[in-house]
Amino acid sequence: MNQPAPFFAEHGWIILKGILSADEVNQLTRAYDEIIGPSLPQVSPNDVVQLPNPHERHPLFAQTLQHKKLWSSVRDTLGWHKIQLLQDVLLYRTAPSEGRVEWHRDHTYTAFLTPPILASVRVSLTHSRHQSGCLHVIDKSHLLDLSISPDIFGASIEGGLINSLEGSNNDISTHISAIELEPGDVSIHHSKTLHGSFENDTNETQKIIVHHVFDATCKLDPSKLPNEEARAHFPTTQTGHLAPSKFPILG
Ligand SMILES: O=C(O)CCC(=O)C(=O)O
Repeated sequence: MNQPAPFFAEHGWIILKGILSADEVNQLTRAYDEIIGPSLPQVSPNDVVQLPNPHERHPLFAQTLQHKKLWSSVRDTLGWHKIQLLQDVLLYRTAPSEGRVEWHRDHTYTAFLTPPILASVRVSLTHSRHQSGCLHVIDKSHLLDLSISPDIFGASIEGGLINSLEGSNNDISTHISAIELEPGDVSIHHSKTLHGSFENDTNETQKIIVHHVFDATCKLDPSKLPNEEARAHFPTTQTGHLAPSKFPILG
């Protein structure tokens, strides 16, 4: 493992500008619309749609898993040699939208990988702004020693977490950063960084591709899975690493 980019190491998040070209954004937007289109009639403006595994639904998202500039930039930023995909997800908000992803940290759901070297890599296809409810992070929160129970498959997001932090000795309330992006920009956040995203008060729908990724040296700790059935979702190699046939190596 190399050293991560100093800004990422200190803050637990980073923005990489202009990773995808305008052409690539247009092509991915068409593919995104094809996939998400059939769900739209049922989408309420109170929802944030999350559609898993776009790389299995459209070849362009599979190609994105091998995008040289994207993944070499991410590798350099994180200081990892090999990046593996845990899951990709399309995230969609209507315009306007009341939909929120409440404050949480991804580590709550991924404690079954050890050591816990994970991050989320988000590609924005639209303008992400404070007014459009873009991702907000609590700066440096990946360094906070929080005892949040690991709820690996829990549907319950940590609503109210932010309030409890404000009531504690951590002076974090002034350190909320809005991750504002242009189409083709990428943001990365550490799996222990507290984050959430909020109401869209603009007339632009919000289209994001999220990649939950891990360092290929992580191993599965089956004892952290809730039951035997869950084990079937995580095929491993003989060395206990997640199988690249199901969890592809990126770039
Ligand atoms: O992009 C968003 O609005 C939320 C993303 C998120 O929660 C994540 O990447 O874990």
